[in-house]
Amino acid sequence: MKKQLFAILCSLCVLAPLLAQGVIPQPNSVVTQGDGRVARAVIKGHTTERINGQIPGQEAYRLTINDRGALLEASTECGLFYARQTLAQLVAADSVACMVINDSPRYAYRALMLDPARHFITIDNLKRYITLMARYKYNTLHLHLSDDQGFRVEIKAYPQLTKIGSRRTETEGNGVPHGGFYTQRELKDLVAFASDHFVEIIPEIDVPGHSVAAIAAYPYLTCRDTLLQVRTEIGVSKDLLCAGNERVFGMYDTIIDELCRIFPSRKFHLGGDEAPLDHWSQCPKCQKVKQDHGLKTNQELMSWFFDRVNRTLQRHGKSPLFWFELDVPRYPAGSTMYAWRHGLSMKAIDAARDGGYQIVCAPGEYAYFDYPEARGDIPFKSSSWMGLTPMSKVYLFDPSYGLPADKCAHIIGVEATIWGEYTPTMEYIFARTFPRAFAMAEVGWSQMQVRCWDDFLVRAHKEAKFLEKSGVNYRKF
Ligand code: TNX
Repeated sequence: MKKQLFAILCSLCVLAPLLAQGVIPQPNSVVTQGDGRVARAVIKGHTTERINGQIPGQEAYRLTINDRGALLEASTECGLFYARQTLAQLVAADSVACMVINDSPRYAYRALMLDPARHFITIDNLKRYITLMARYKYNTLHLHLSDDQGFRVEIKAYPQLTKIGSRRTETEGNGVPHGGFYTQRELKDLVAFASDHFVEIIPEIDVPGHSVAAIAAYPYLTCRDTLLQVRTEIGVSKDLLCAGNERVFGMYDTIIDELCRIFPSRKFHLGGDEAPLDHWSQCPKCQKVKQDHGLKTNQELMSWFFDRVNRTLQRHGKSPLFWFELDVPRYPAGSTMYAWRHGLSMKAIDAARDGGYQIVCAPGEYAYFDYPEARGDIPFKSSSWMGLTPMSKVYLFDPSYGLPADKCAHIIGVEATIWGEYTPTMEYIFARTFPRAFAMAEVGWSQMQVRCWDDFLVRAHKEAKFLEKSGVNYRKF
């Protein structure tokens, strides 16, 4: 009987909706009742939704299916929405049976990141993506809006940012111009659309590195006074925003002001990754700031730079997010760090705890969905440096790395990143996202002890049929 119950529970894992109460050690979260065939027959016409304050948790829900129909209960609209997603998945997989599911997430933050900076993504495609994210109970879309290869959001006070910064002459020598940007009005509409799907959009403007597109538009932003082109190659540029130039802070203050009016999220990502310090160390203006403020190293100057930019966020009551670089001595109080560098998550988790920061786990070895699952997935020669991240590996990921509860309370969740260097179209983005996003959905939602790869694979195959029907590309598995 126990075994049978376990099988039923696993079969309910339904990609995201896992029995948060857990099969083990609390096997009562799902109880089977009656005859599944009857339930299937009646469910269409008999679905009742009810706000029930007794159900604890912002995103939790209870789904009861019996021979009278389906009852969806939650204490919030979001919970009801998630109950609907679970029911839709069960119906699509033809897995409706009599059952009671009590469900709630392991982590409050469950995100995917898209990178329209490297290759522009239309608003309509972002909406398609958000609809799918919601189906798998992701609640956050992180948008990487600026990078060396493109600046993608209209800033009214600085029109050159998009006039120049949103276009490049070609990509990696292909001779084909590329461009595109979002108007503020389009983004407001997108934010509302996402909110209807219980998805929050977090904007990212990457500073002080990954800023060549902005520098191409306003050359005074950089340490050396040279005209740059929007970058056409991938890789890391040494041209940073100058830390010793007040115009830099004035401009980013305005950029952030304008973006804060579009994105109501309390969080704002400032990037902060891969910023080689060569130019700062040679720049008299940067070095003067260092002296004036008694900073000993260029890394300390980096901390100071983040504090400066963060002042604007503070005015808006928002907190900064950063790609965690372990050699940066300090981040602003209240920052959330993202563990991303391969193999360094444990160090990042410890350092974040010591520094008093929250952390999101997005480690290269599990969460980089721009990487192929197998050799041959990505038809661009220059991508051969990328490691392989098969879905089976993603499914194994434990964001808390087995740490005891008191050592990982600051881990708020997970994020998979679909970096855009090798995703020129939506077909590529979908193929990098699915089916691995099924696995990451469970990583964010369910406790380790209810994960079951064999069972997951069966459910993933059923759900892939839904993608197929919906015309969504995915990697065949
Ligand atoms: C590193 S992850 C980057 C991105 C690239 C990615 C390619 C991170 C914070 N920086 O700029 O797109 O690798 O995999």
